Amino acid sequence: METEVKLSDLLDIVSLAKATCIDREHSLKIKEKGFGNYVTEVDMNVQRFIEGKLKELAPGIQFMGEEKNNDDIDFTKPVWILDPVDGTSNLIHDLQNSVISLALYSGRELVMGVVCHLFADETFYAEKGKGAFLNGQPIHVSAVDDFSRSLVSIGTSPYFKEMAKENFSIFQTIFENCEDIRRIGSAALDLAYVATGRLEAYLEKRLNPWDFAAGVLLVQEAGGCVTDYSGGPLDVTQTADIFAGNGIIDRKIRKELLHWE
Ligand code: 2AM
Ligand code: CA
Repeated sequence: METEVKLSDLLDIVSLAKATCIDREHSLKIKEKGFGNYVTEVDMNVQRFIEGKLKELAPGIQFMGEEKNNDDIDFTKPVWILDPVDGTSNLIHDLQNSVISLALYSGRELVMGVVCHLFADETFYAEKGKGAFLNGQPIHVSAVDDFSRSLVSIGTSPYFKEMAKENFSIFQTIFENCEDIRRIGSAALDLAYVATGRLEAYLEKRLNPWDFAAGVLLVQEAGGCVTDYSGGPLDVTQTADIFAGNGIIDRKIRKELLHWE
């Protein structure tokens, strides 16, 4: 049944959600889920809108979304994986780096992924085996192979402050050896930028499937690589530490700078 779903249907649904649910007033209606972990009415409205449209499109496919309980998901069967707003802190602060991230996981692999920028006219998408695209144009990871020309984006795992010492020591090593570091605040956008070749690598600990599912497929289909921190395979159905890159710099960072491989 999932084979009947077309990528163009997902692009339509996501762009309609962007057009109808994003406004400043709802971005400022905020609830705190945990320390520093917020949800706005925009997150809730986008999720409700997209879940409804996906149910009409393919009623048999399960739905996993950040703003719901996902305990009953069976990953042996098809499932949508949605982050209605990735970069919620950015949305609240009006930093204009937030996206909708939607993936389809089926047959125990990612088969479609869409990352739609909420404040720029940029939609990144990929289909398994068919390449990755930005607004209709094929995208590819960068070919940079030396540290001095590498821009590396870091995620600070803000909900796990107890990991700060370990995280920032890794970031310092990368900063001292690479061109510079960036902190965008949306894992899905970081991954889309790796896929587009704007960033050479991106790493962040303890992300959830909705943060990275669509972005992982983008990077893979753009010729890059996404692994866990030790370079091992990633289970996209679980909370994970994500190390993504153009397949050269990410490996070199782990081997030559961090000595993890
Ligand atoms: P969000 O904007 O959807 O909340 C920032 O470091 C990245 O971590 C963002 O992609 C952010 O997604 C994500 N994130 C948010 N809450 C998280 C949590 N509780 N655990 C792990 N990652 C989280
Ligand atoms: Ca979110």
